[in-house]
Amino acid sequence: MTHPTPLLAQCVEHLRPRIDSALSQYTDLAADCPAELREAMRYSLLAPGKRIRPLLVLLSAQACGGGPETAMPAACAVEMVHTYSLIHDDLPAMDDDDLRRGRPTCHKKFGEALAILAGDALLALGFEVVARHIQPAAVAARCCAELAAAAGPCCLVGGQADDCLGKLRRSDSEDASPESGMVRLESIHQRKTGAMIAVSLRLGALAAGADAARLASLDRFGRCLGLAFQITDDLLDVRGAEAEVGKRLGKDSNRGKLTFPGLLGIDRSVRRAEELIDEGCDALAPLGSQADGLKAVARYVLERNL
Ligand code: GRG
Repeated sequence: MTHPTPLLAQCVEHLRPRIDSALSQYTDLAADCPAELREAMRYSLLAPGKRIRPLLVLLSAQACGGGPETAMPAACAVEMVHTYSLIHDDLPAMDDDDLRRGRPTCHKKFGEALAILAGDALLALGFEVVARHIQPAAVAARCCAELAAAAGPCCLVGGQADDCLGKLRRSDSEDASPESGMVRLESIHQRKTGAMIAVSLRLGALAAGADAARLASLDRFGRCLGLAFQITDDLLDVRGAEAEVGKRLGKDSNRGKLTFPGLLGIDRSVRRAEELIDEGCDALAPLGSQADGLKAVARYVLERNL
Protein backbone atom coordinates (compact mmCIF):
# COMPACT_ATOMS: atom_id res chain seq x y z
CA MET A 1 0.00 0.00 0.00
CA THR A 2 1.18 3.54 -0.73
CA HIS A 3 2.30 5.25 2.46
CA PRO A 4 0.34 8.43 3.04
CA THR A 5 2.23 11.70 3.48
CA PRO A 6 3.28 12.33 7.12
CA LEU A 7 0.73 15.15 7.36
CA LEU A 8 -2.10 12.91 6.18
CA ALA A 9 -0.92 10.16 8.51
CA GLN A 10 -1.21 12.62 11.43
CA CYS A 11 -4.72 13.74 10.39
CA VAL A 12 -5.91 10.21 9.79
CA GLU A 13 -4.44 8.74 12.96
CA HIS A 14 -6.15 11.47 14.91
CA LEU A 15 -9.50 11.65 13.06
CA ARG A 16 -10.32 8.22 11.62
CA PRO A 17 -10.80 6.48 15.00
CA ARG A 18 -13.01 9.38 16.12
CA ILE A 19 -15.13 9.00 12.97
CA ASP A 20 -15.43 5.23 13.51
CA SER A 21 -16.42 5.69 17.14
CA ALA A 22 -19.11 8.30 16.24
CA LEU A 23 -20.46 6.01 13.46
CA SER A 24 -20.67 3.19 15.97
CA GLN A 25 -22.51 5.36 18.51
CA TYR A 26 -25.04 6.60 15.95
CA THR A 27 -25.85 3.02 14.90
CA ASP A 28 -26.11 1.70 18.47
CA LEU A 29 -29.86 1.80 17.85
CA ALA A 30 -32.78 1.42 20.22
CA ALA A 31 -34.42 -1.99 20.77
CA ASP A 32 -37.19 -1.04 18.28
CA CYS A 33 -34.69 -1.60 15.46
CA PRO A 34 -34.65 -5.32 14.56
CA ALA A 35 -31.33 -6.89 15.57
CA GLU A 36 -30.67 -8.33 12.07
CA LEU A 37 -31.21 -4.92 10.45
CA ARG A 38 -28.90 -3.23 12.95
CA GLU A 39 -26.27 -5.90 12.30
CA ALA A 40 -26.49 -5.48 8.50
CA MET A 41 -26.23 -1.68 8.78
CA ARG A 42 -23.20 -1.86 11.07
CA TYR A 43 -21.56 -4.64 9.03
CA SER A 44 -21.36 -2.37 5.99
CA LEU A 45 -20.94 1.00 7.71
CA LEU A 46 -18.21 -0.04 10.14
CA ALA A 47 -16.30 -2.13 7.56
CA PRO A 48 -12.80 -0.81 6.86
CA GLY A 49 -13.56 1.94 4.30
CA LYS A 50 -11.10 4.74 3.66
CA ARG A 51 -13.49 7.33 5.22
CA ILE A 52 -12.42 9.87 2.58
CA ARG A 53 -15.74 11.75 2.66
CA PRO A 54 -15.99 12.15 6.46
CA LEU A 55 -12.32 13.18 6.54
CA LEU A 56 -13.14 15.82 3.92
CA VAL A 57 -16.03 17.09 6.08
CA LEU A 58 -13.81 17.43 9.16
CA LEU A 59 -10.81 18.87 7.31
CA SER A 60 -13.03 21.33 5.47
CA ALA A 61 -14.43 22.49 8.82
CA GLN A 62 -10.83 22.87 10.03
CA ALA A 63 -9.94 24.87 6.90
CA CYS A 64 -12.74 27.26 7.89
CA GLY A 65 -11.69 27.53 11.54
CA GLY A 66 -14.09 24.92 13.01
CA GLY A 67 -13.31 22.00 15.34
CA PRO A 68 -14.06 18.37 14.45
CA GLU A 69 -16.89 17.98 16.99
CA THR A 70 -19.09 20.66 15.34
CA ALA A 71 -18.89 18.88 12.00
CA MET A 72 -18.85 15.23 13.20
CA PRO A 73 -22.63 14.66 12.72
CA ALA A 74 -22.29 15.82 9.09
CA ALA A 75 -19.20 13.62 8.62
CA CYS A 76 -21.15 10.57 9.85
CA ALA A 77 -24.21 11.44 7.75
CA VAL A 78 -22.16 11.64 4.57
CA GLU A 79 -20.55 8.25 5.31
CA MET A 80 -24.01 6.71 5.96
CA VAL A 81 -25.38 8.02 2.64
CA HIS A 82 -22.22 6.85 0.84
CA THR A 83 -22.48 3.39 2.43
CA TYR A 84 -26.15 3.10 1.44
CA SER A 85 -25.12 3.83 -2.16
CA LEU A 86 -22.40 1.16 -2.05
CA ILE A 87 -24.82 -1.47 -0.61
CA HIS A 88 -27.39 -0.74 -3.33
CA ASP A 89 -24.77 -0.49 -6.07
CA ASP A 90 -23.54 -3.99 -5.20
CA LEU A 91 -27.01 -5.58 -5.52
CA PRO A 92 -27.69 -8.11 -8.30
CA ALA A 93 -29.99 -5.60 -10.05
CA MET A 94 -27.11 -3.12 -10.26
CA ASP A 95 -23.41 -4.06 -10.32
CA ASP A 96 -23.91 -7.52 -8.82
CA ASP A 97 -20.73 -7.59 -6.75
CA ASP A 98 -19.60 -10.16 -4.18
CA LEU A 99 -16.81 -8.22 -2.50
CA ARG A 100 -16.77 -4.77 -0.87
CA ARG A 101 -14.31 -3.24 1.60
CA GLY A 102 -12.52 -6.59 1.61
CA ARG A 103 -15.61 -8.52 2.80
CA PRO A 104 -18.61 -10.26 1.23
CA THR A 105 -21.11 -7.61 0.11
CA CYS A 106 -24.11 -6.89 2.36
CA HIS A 107 -26.56 -8.95 0.25
CA LYS A 108 -24.12 -11.89 0.11
CA LYS A 109 -23.93 -11.90 3.89
CA PHE A 110 -27.53 -11.00 4.84
CA GLY A 111 -29.62 -11.63 1.71
CA GLU A 112 -31.05 -9.14 -0.76
CA ALA A 113 -34.08 -7.99 1.22
CA LEU A 114 -32.09 -7.08 4.33
CA ALA A 115 -29.36 -5.41 2.24
CA ILE A 116 -31.93 -3.19 0.52
CA LEU A 117 -33.43 -2.30 3.91
CA ALA A 118 -30.02 -1.67 5.50
CA GLY A 119 -29.27 0.81 2.68
CA ASP A 120 -32.67 2.48 3.11
CA ALA A 121 -32.16 2.73 6.88
CA LEU A 122 -28.67 4.26 6.56
CA LEU A 123 -29.98 6.85 4.11
CA ALA A 124 -32.77 7.91 6.49
CA LEU A 125 -30.51 7.81 9.56
CA GLY A 126 -27.96 10.09 7.87
CA PHE A 127 -30.57 12.82 7.50
CA GLU A 128 -31.84 12.33 11.06
CA VAL A 129 -28.31 12.74 12.43
CA VAL A 130 -27.79 16.05 10.58
CA ALA A 131 -31.24 17.39 11.46
CA ARG A 132 -30.87 16.58 15.17
CA HIS A 133 -27.19 17.25 15.84
CA ILE A 134 -25.95 20.08 13.60
CA GLN A 135 -26.35 23.47 15.29
CA PRO A 136 -27.96 25.96 14.81
CA ALA A 137 -31.17 24.59 13.29
CA ALA A 138 -30.94 26.86 10.22
CA VAL A 139 -27.51 25.39 9.37
CA ALA A 140 -28.88 21.86 9.94
CA ALA A 141 -31.74 22.58 7.50
CA ARG A 142 -29.29 23.90 4.87
CA CYS A 143 -27.02 20.87 5.33
CA CYS A 144 -30.03 18.52 4.90
CA ALA A 145 -31.07 20.29 1.71
CA GLU A 146 -27.55 20.20 0.23
CA LEU A 147 -27.02 16.55 1.17
CA ALA A 148 -30.42 15.62 -0.31
CA ALA A 149 -29.54 17.40 -3.57
CA ALA A 150 -26.16 15.62 -3.79
CA ALA A 151 -27.74 12.21 -3.08
CA GLY A 152 -30.82 12.83 -5.21
CA PRO A 153 -32.15 12.52 -8.76
CA CYS A 154 -29.96 15.20 -10.33
CA CYS A 155 -26.70 13.93 -8.76
CA LEU A 156 -25.90 10.52 -7.18
CA VAL A 157 -29.09 8.67 -8.15
CA GLY A 158 -29.25 10.41 -11.55
CA GLY A 159 -25.64 9.52 -12.37
CA GLN A 160 -26.29 5.94 -11.27
CA ALA A 161 -29.46 5.84 -13.44
CA ASP A 162 -27.51 7.01 -16.49
CA ASP A 163 -24.90 4.36 -15.72
CA CYS A 164 -27.55 1.61 -15.32
CA LEU A 165 -29.30 2.76 -18.51
CA GLY A 166 -26.07 2.18 -20.39
CA LYS A 167 -25.04 5.81 -20.95
CA LEU A 168 -21.49 4.90 -19.97
CA ARG A 169 -21.05 2.26 -22.68
CA ARG A 170 -17.99 2.52 -24.89
CA SER A 171 -20.02 1.61 -27.99
CA ASP A 172 -22.15 4.78 -27.62
CA SER A 173 -19.08 6.90 -28.16
CA GLU A 174 -17.49 4.95 -30.98
CA ASP A 175 -19.07 7.18 -33.65
CA ALA A 176 -18.63 10.30 -31.56
CA SER A 177 -15.45 12.32 -31.03
CA PRO A 178 -13.23 11.53 -28.00
CA GLU A 179 -14.14 15.03 -26.74
CA SER A 180 -17.86 14.23 -26.61
CA GLY A 181 -17.03 10.93 -24.85
CA MET A 182 -15.05 12.93 -22.25
CA VAL A 183 -17.91 15.38 -21.74
CA ARG A 184 -20.38 12.51 -21.17
CA LEU A 185 -18.00 10.63 -18.90
CA GLU A 186 -17.20 13.72 -16.82
CA SER A 187 -20.89 14.61 -16.54
CA ILE A 188 -21.88 11.18 -15.23
CA HIS A 189 -19.02 11.05 -12.75
CA GLN A 190 -19.49 14.62 -11.60
CA ARG A 191 -22.97 13.51 -10.48
CA LYS A 192 -22.22 9.94 -9.38
CA THR A 193 -18.95 10.53 -7.52
CA GLY A 194 -18.18 14.27 -7.57
CA ALA A 195 -21.38 15.54 -5.95
CA MET A 196 -20.89 13.54 -2.73
CA ILE A 197 -17.27 14.71 -2.51
CA ALA A 198 -18.28 18.33 -3.13
CA VAL A 199 -21.09 18.20 -0.56
CA SER A 200 -18.73 16.71 2.04
CA LEU A 201 -16.58 19.83 1.73
CA ARG A 202 -19.60 22.14 1.81
CA LEU A 203 -21.14 20.51 4.90
CA GLY A 204 -17.87 20.82 6.85
CA ALA A 205 -17.61 24.48 5.84
CA LEU A 206 -21.27 25.22 6.67
CA ALA A 207 -20.97 23.58 10.09
CA ALA A 208 -17.96 25.81 10.75
CA GLY A 209 -19.88 28.95 9.69
CA ALA A 210 -17.85 29.62 6.52
CA ASP A 211 -18.55 32.63 4.31
CA ALA A 212 -19.38 32.52 0.58
CA ALA A 213 -15.78 33.15 -0.51
CA ARG A 214 -14.50 30.10 1.40
CA LEU A 215 -17.36 27.98 0.08
CA ALA A 216 -16.45 29.03 -3.47
CA SER A 217 -12.79 28.01 -2.98
CA LEU A 218 -13.90 24.66 -1.56
CA ASP A 219 -16.31 24.14 -4.49
CA ARG A 220 -13.45 24.65 -6.97
CA PHE A 221 -11.26 22.25 -4.99
CA GLY A 222 -14.15 19.73 -4.77
CA ARG A 223 -14.77 19.72 -8.54
CA CYS A 224 -11.12 18.93 -9.22
CA LEU A 225 -10.84 16.36 -6.42
CA GLY A 226 -14.04 14.53 -7.44
CA LEU A 227 -12.86 14.07 -10.99
CA ALA A 228 -9.33 13.09 -9.94
CA PHE A 229 -10.85 10.56 -7.50
CA GLN A 230 -12.85 8.96 -10.32
CA ILE A 231 -9.83 8.85 -12.65
CA THR A 232 -7.77 7.08 -9.98
CA ASP A 233 -10.73 4.71 -9.37
CA ASP A 234 -10.74 3.85 -13.08
CA LEU A 235 -6.95 3.41 -13.02
CA LEU A 236 -7.23 1.07 -10.03
CA ASP A 237 -9.88 -0.90 -11.91
CA VAL A 238 -7.36 -1.66 -14.65
CA ARG A 239 -4.12 -1.94 -12.71
CA GLY A 240 -4.90 -2.34 -8.99
CA ALA A 241 -4.31 -5.39 -6.82
CA GLU A 242 -7.67 -6.94 -5.90
CA ALA A 243 -6.54 -8.07 -2.45
CA GLU A 244 -5.54 -4.52 -1.53
CA VAL A 245 -8.47 -2.70 -3.14
CA GLY A 246 -10.97 -5.07 -1.50
CA LYS A 247 -13.42 -5.25 -4.43
CA ARG A 248 -13.63 -6.98 -7.80
CA LEU A 249 -11.41 -5.28 -10.39
CA GLY A 250 -11.40 -5.09 -14.19
CA LYS A 251 -15.19 -5.08 -14.21
CA ASP A 252 -15.69 -1.68 -15.85
CA SER A 253 -13.33 -2.26 -18.76
CA ASN A 254 -14.53 -5.87 -19.14
CA ARG A 255 -18.18 -4.76 -19.32
CA GLY A 256 -17.42 -2.31 -22.11
CA LYS A 257 -17.82 0.74 -19.89
CA LEU A 258 -16.46 4.09 -20.92
CA THR A 259 -13.58 4.89 -18.56
CA PHE A 260 -10.85 7.53 -18.39
CA PRO A 261 -7.99 5.09 -19.19
CA GLY A 262 -10.17 3.66 -22.01
CA LEU A 263 -10.60 7.11 -23.49
CA LEU A 264 -7.26 8.80 -22.72
CA GLY A 265 -4.89 5.86 -22.13
CA ILE A 266 -3.16 5.21 -18.83
CA ASP A 267 -0.38 7.82 -19.03
CA ARG A 268 -2.66 10.70 -20.02
CA SER A 269 -5.17 9.68 -17.34
CA VAL A 270 -2.43 9.80 -14.70
CA ARG A 271 -1.32 13.23 -15.97
CA ARG A 272 -4.93 14.51 -16.02
CA ALA A 273 -5.42 13.41 -12.40
CA GLU A 274 -2.16 15.15 -11.40
CA GLU A 275 -3.19 18.37 -13.17
CA LEU A 276 -6.58 18.30 -11.44
CA ILE A 277 -5.02 17.86 -8.01
CA ASP A 278 -2.60 20.76 -8.66
CA GLU A 279 -5.50 22.94 -9.84
CA GLY A 280 -7.59 21.93 -6.81
CA CYS A 281 -4.78 22.73 -4.36
CA ASP A 282 -4.27 26.13 -6.03
CA ALA A 283 -7.95 26.88 -5.41
CA LEU A 284 -7.32 26.43 -1.67
CA ALA A 285 -4.66 29.19 -1.55
CA PRO A 286 -7.03 31.80 0.01
CA LEU A 287 -7.61 29.46 2.98
CA GLY A 288 -3.92 29.45 3.91
CA SER A 289 -2.26 26.76 6.03
CA GLN A 290 -5.57 25.77 7.68
CA ALA A 291 -6.28 23.91 4.42
CA ASP A 292 -3.11 21.79 4.58
CA GLY A 293 -5.09 18.73 5.73
CA LEU A 294 -7.30 18.96 2.63
CA LYS A 295 -4.23 19.25 0.40
CA ALA A 296 -2.81 16.13 2.03
CA VAL A 297 -6.02 14.18 1.31
CA ALA A 298 -5.83 15.38 -2.31
CA ARG A 299 -2.28 14.02 -2.64
CA TYR A 300 -3.40 10.76 -1.03
CA VAL A 301 -6.23 10.41 -3.58
CA LEU A 302 -3.63 10.67 -6.33
CA GLU A 303 -1.35 8.07 -4.79
CA ARG A 304 -3.96 5.71 -3.35
CA ASN A 305 -3.91 2.06 -4.24
CA LEU A 306 -7.10 1.00 -2.47
C1 GRG B 1 -26.97 2.98 -5.81
C2 GRG B 1 -27.81 5.36 -5.75
C3 GRG B 1 -26.72 4.43 -5.96
C4 GRG B 1 -25.50 4.94 -6.30
C5 GRG B 1 -24.29 4.16 -6.45
C6 GRG B 1 -21.33 4.81 -5.13
C7 GRG B 1 -21.89 4.40 -6.44
C8 GRG B 1 -23.16 5.04 -6.90
C9 GRG B 1 -21.33 3.45 -7.15
C10 GRG B 1 -20.14 2.67 -6.67
C11 GRG B 1 -19.33 2.24 -7.83
C12 GRG B 1 -18.35 3.28 -8.29
C13 GRG B 1 -17.43 2.87 -9.35
C14 GRG B 1 -18.29 4.48 -7.77
C15 GRG B 1 -17.34 5.51 -8.10
C16 GRG B 1 -16.24 5.63 -7.10
C17 GRG B 1 -16.66 5.31 -5.75
C18 GRG B 1 -17.80 6.03 -5.19
C19 GRG B 1 -15.97 4.38 -5.11
C20 GRG B 1 -16.22 3.94 -3.75
O1 GRG B 1 -15.81 4.90 -2.84
P1 GRG B 1 -14.49 4.71 -1.96
O2 GRG B 1 -13.34 4.28 -2.84
O3 GRG B 1 -14.92 3.48 -1.04
O4 GRG B 1 -14.28 5.96 -1.15
P2 GRG B 1 -14.69 3.24 0.52
O5 GRG B 1 -15.07 1.79 0.70
O6 GRG B 1 -13.25 3.48 0.86
O7 GRG B 1 -15.62 4.17 1.23
